[in-house]
Amino acid sequence: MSLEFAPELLRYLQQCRKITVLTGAGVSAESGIPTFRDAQTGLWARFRPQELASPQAFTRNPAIVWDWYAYRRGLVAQAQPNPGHFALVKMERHVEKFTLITQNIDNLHQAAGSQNVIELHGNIAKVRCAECGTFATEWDDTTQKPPRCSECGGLLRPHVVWFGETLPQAELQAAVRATETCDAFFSIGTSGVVEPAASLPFVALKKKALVIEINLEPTPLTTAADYAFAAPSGQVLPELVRTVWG
Ligand code: BV8
Ligand code: ZN
Repeated sequence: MSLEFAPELLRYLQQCRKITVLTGAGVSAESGIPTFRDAQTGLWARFRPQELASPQAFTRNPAIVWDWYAYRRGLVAQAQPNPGHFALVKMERHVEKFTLITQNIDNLHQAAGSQNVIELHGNIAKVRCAECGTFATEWDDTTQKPPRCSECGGLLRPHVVWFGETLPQAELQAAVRATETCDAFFSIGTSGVVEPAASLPFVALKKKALVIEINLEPTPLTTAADYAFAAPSGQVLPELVRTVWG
């Protein structure tokens, strides 16, 4: 794919010292992980988010919620980073101060080699006790679902942020700081509906950073962004990184 990039965009990115990137499920789509809202493959096409990704759902139906995450953990375990993930690793190596804020819980940015990753919504590979918070490194969910905590007997749950749960404060503050101080802000593969992550690109706009969106479909950010590419991130990112940084 030979995309045309505006020369002023290329020149600006070449002299950027600080770049912050926000990613969503769209960057993992080309790794075969279904996104949330794509009707044909969206995980939530069959389930409504509040039915599963919420403390109420876990209280009401812990076994079903546990199984849904176990199923998704299986999908993630088979997935490999795609060229979009690797292009972000390359970008990080060329930029003095690079921060990658992700809403994804699939660990693919870290698997690709990204160093400075802020996980706003947790990580599906991590499991903790819903009662005492102890992390479990192993569990047996063949006899009991959810499995129980070895420390206190409480129910184990995925270490992800559910709807209605607050985001980890340290991560959120670091994400806001990296958004407020960057020269360029990329919003990639996110429908921009889940708060507070969806507000970050608008914070960048207010701070006069250059805002670039890469997303297959239009979002609330598209008309406000300085540049918007409606193309797969696994194709645009490698092309852009090669053109700007060689
Ligand atoms: C909070 C982890 C304070 C779990 C996720 C009423 C009651 C309670 C809360 C609320 C409420 N109303 C609003 C709220 C706030 C709520 C919220 O924003 N709701 C939305 C739905 C309106 N937010 C919260 O609850 C947050 N906590 O605010 O705490 C509080 C406390 C109490 C009460 C109020 C406030 C917690 C939010 C975190 C929820 N957890 N995930 C799990 O994964 O199961 S969110 C989930 O959505 C994922 O993290 C995901 O990353 C995130 C965002 O989705 P996207 O990543 O954008 O994915 P999506 O499929 O939507 O879009 C993909 C895009 O990529 C598409 O546009 C597609 O076109 C594009 N694409 C596809 N392929 C490609 C591509 N682009 C490029 N290339 C491709 N190849
Ligand atoms: Zn416990």
